[in-house]
Amino acid sequence: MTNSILAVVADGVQTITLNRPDKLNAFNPEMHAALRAALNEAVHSEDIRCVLLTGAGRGFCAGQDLSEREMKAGDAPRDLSTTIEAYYNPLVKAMRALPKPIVCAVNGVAAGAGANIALACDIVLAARSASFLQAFARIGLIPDSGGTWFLPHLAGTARAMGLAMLAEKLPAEDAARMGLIWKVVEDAELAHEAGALCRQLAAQPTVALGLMKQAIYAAVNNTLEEQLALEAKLQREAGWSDDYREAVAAFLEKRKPRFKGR
Ligand code: LHQ
Repeated sequence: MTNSILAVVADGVQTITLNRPDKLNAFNPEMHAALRAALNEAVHSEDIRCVLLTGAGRGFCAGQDLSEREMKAGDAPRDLSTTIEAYYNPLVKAMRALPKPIVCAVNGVAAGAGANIALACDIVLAARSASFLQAFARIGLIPDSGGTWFLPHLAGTARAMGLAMLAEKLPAEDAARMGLIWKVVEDAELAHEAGALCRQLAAQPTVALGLMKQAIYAAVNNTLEEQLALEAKLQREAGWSDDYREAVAAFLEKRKPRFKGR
């Protein structure tokens, strides 16, 4: 694990901190690799039942590190799709496929790919002073890392178009009002609230939470009939978990369940 990412596990929660504060935690290949390694650990470790993603310093993430993209006169243009296919798309897919909840604590500006990586998380909390910026139009690009999918699905086409084309900073409160994120908390409360939320999630039936991700993310592409069939399939899996058995026993014994996450 390198310094560009800090990853700590406690109380069932893996806290991943993007840690290039001098660059507002902009992504370079090293940070991508470290983040993927941390998420891979979250997939395989039974000690991790929830992931918390946040940023060090005053920003959450400013997207791609543009200092690595400087072009001099005469340079051949770079094929940006190679970066997207090598780094950003696999990252977003890995986040969505992770069978455990990912909470994002947006501590400051989330710009470019950084905004869309926040939106790829399952539950997004933002500090009141945080903001979301689809910065791409400012540099002649289109929203990537899922932005052209997340924005219309979460906030509708009209808002997606305005956010993408105007590339204006969207205050956290407006993001919550538009349904882009779960909620806004006071700056001083963000770390505490996000930690408490993650510990709560980590104590819940992890198998069921992972299956909920599958079901809810599949819903946008499914008919009701397809979704009902998927629910039956996933409920079969949930019903085989130890946590379901424990919860039913606890209910009948009038006590609190003790979930183990399997
Ligand atoms: C940065 C960055 C940054 C390097 C702030 N890079 N240093 C995918 C595939 C392939 C290629 C292209 O991209 C993509 C996906 C993308 O993400 S494209 C979008 C890339 N991101 C942006 O365009 C955002 C660029 N940053 C900004 O517009 C501003 O920094 C924001 C609005 C985020 C914050 O503004 P301020 O609060 O005023 O902070 P600042 O601009 O003063 O930044 C602080 C420092 O961080 C500064 O360094 P310095 O040495 O002068 O203190 C910036 O140069 C550095 N920084 N973003 N993306």
